[in-house]
Amino acid sequence: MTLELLFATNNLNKVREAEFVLNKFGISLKTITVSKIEIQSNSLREIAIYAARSAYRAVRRPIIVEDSGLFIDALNGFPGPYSSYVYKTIGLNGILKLLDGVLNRKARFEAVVALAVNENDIYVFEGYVEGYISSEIKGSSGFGFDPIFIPIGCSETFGEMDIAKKTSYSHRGRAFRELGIWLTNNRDKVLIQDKAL
Ligand code: ITT
Repeated sequence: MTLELLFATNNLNKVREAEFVLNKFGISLKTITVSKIEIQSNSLREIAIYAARSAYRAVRRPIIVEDSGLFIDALNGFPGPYSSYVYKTIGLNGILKLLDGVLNRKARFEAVVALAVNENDIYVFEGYVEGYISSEIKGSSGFGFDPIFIPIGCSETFGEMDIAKKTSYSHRGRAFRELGIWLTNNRDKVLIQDKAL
């Protein structure tokens, strides 16, 4: 039987990629746009845990959230937790401008998925991918910073990959595979909580 989990997010690209991974584990997602509280913090983990608890309080059912970001070495980890805001403001061209003439183009994407089974039991699954910022914008698949991020060992940006290829490398793919594995062994934790309510 398929397990349906709630996912609190406003980003439907995250949902597409998460579902692509979780469907293989017999899990489907129902997206809800509850106004989860995003604290200001330098730690994605802290932000995700707080958001998961606040989303749980809103629906009183097991629920997941995901917080992610792009961390650029030469910019001391910027934009990190501020990735969403930075994408909307200076965008891809702004990042390329900041790195104009910079030789060290190392960067990493990180994703933290937090599953709140109840207010106190919050399970965290993390994934990251190391790579480089490209010198130009390439590709139109995916979202956000995909067209300027090349994972290590690849010659294409995430923006040039289809969803199967991107999720095989990506931070999100890794974090959601961890969640899928965990749920395979702990399905009852989510079901029991669900039934009790
Ligand atoms: P929710 O908080 O509603 O889930 P959001 O897009 O605001 O959606 P975050 O606060 O986690 O999510 O911001 C993450 C940002 O990092 C995202 O908006 C992108 O700009 C960037 N990002 C994260 N994962 C990415 C990926 O796989 N490809 C490209 N950019 C990504």
